[in-house]
Amino acid sequence: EGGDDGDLSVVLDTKPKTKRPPLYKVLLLNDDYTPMEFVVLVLERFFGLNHAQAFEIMLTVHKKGVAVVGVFSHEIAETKVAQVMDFARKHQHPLQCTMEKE
Ligand code: NFA
Repeated sequence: EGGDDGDLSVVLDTKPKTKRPPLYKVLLLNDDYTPMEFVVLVLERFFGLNHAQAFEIMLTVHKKGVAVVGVFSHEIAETKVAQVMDFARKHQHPLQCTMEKE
């Protein structure tokens, strides 16, 4: 009665992990040719920023070379990057957008 028959679960369930999905930063890169107003339009259209916010982030990219424009799940980040790259290519601007794990 109540003899120790060896409980393996004690060692296996001691550390419950709450697995949150990783987040990804979407980055916009500066270049010498993409018009400033086009970058502002991109930020308004694909990242839901108002004009003042979009202009501010565009200027940060212009001056610093790169800026984080948003943080998303992997799937949403991939979609944003693809939308920006397609839109830039369609308008023949060299604007680059990438993502990296936070
Ligand atoms: N550097 C670009 C220009 O002077 C503007 C720009 C800003 C491009 C942000 C890309 C990203 N026309």
